[in-house]
Amino acid sequence: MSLYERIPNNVNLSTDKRLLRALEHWLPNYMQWWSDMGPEGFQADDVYLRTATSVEPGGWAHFDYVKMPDYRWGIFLAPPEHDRRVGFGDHFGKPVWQEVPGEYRNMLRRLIVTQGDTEPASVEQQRLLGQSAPCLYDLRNLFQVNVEEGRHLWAMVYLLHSYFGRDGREESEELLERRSGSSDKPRILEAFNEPIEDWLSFYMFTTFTDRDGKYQLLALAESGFDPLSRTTRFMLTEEAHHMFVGESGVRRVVRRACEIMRETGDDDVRRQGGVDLPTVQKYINLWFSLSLDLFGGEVSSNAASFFSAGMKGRVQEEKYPDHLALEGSYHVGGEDIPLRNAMNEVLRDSYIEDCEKCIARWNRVIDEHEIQYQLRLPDRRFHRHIGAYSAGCFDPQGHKLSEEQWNARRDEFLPGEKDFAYVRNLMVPVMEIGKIAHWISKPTTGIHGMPFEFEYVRREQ
Ligand code: BYC
Ligand code: FE
Ligand code: FE
Repeated sequence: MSLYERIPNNVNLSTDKRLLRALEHWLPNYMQWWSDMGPEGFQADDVYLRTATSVEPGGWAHFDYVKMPDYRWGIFLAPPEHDRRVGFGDHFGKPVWQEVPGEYRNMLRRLIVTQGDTEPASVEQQRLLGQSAPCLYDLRNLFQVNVEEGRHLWAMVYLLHSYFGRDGREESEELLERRSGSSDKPRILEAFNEPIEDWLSFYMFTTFTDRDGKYQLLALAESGFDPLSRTTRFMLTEEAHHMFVGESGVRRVVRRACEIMRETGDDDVRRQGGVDLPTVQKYINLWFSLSLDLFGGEVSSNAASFFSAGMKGRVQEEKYPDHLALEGSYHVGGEDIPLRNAMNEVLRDSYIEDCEKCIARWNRVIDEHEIQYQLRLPDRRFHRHIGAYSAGCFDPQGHKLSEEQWNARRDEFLPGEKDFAYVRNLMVPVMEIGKIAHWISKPTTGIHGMPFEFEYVRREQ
């Protein structure tokens, strides 16, 4: 089999000479990047992974043992929609574009590069986590997320290679050159330069930051540039699992904390070797606020241009009565803003609503244990670095604080060095089949019908 026959795709790769040639150059660099920046210490192990082999229902649910470097990263687009039309903005109702419209070339390239940049960034952020996995089930889930984020990078590189010529090839190389957290060549968006050094951070990231991914992808899936719409629609099918890993991960940490309190009668969960609920709350405060920044400024002329051009829409645009958004305004921080300029905030609002539901599901676990404690989302003004609230200091309830007050109280709101150190200390790897670390409860079901007591990762001896 040639290298390219090994790439599952529904884009006629074997006959697309231009794409083949571009990939031929890029692929070895991608593999080098994966070997340098992918999960460290597990590249030779057999991992029970799901691989997408086609877009047919069931076609992407192929499970088998595979060594990560042999994972079949593929290129998939959701099936085309007959006579699809631009759903919003100035070109509303016209046929969608199959080629890049010249006037929007830079805008589109920027959107695709920004999206593409987050994918390898997350793999870099998570590359050491395997070494402290609480069990083989979670270890496997981490790797599943990692290989799929790798594939999401491929999805954006496919667009750059196919539609942006030489610029696209250069951007594709740069996507492999920036590094999360580097002072020299950092990743583009801030949350993707933050360290993820413990599993609670990982679950928070996959809950809140992958969920930003879901909302951004939903907005791009509305795009009038049809290839972007179709690629992102397929990416969304994978995103669901990432958010499941996050939400169920936090839930299991919360459940364990509750069990510990009930079993020992001791409310000091740390004394009993678990993660206490106030620490969970601080991690929520951190990752939710970092993820809110990813939606950009509340008032944004960029967002207005993306919308006018028909390049980035609203979630399920068809549900809105008016697709031009030329009239009407949106209430942003006590002011009425022309709707098109408020598109970042519109998207952020749907995101916040979705996050509220996660919190409610976590709180149900606490209620079930009859423990008097409630987790909550911090106010949107809290700990922001982008947009209207970035200039001030606010507590998690949204009350304004002076800088001195903030400095004095910061560690009440956000994990401090001691909290991180405590959580990191709990992170001892558990690699025996069927065993799990003390600080987290077992999942209720395994993967693909397998029991929890399954060898999800076969460690090379
Ligand atoms: N950090 O008009 P503004 C995912 C810049 S996650 C740093 O307010 P705009 C995933 C902005 O570039 C989804 N810089 O916002 C999750 C602009 O710069 P210039 C990723 C930021 O332009 C987990 C200036 O500030 N996808 O897939 O509407 C694991 C003013 O900007 C930030 C996307 O984001 C920030 N947070 O940008 C793996 C979709 N925010 O023009 C993967 C594509 C803003 O002054 N991106 N800036 O140089 C976009 O749609 C938009 O670029 C943004 C908002 C949503 C980022
Ligand atoms: Fe992704
Ligand atoms: Fe994701």
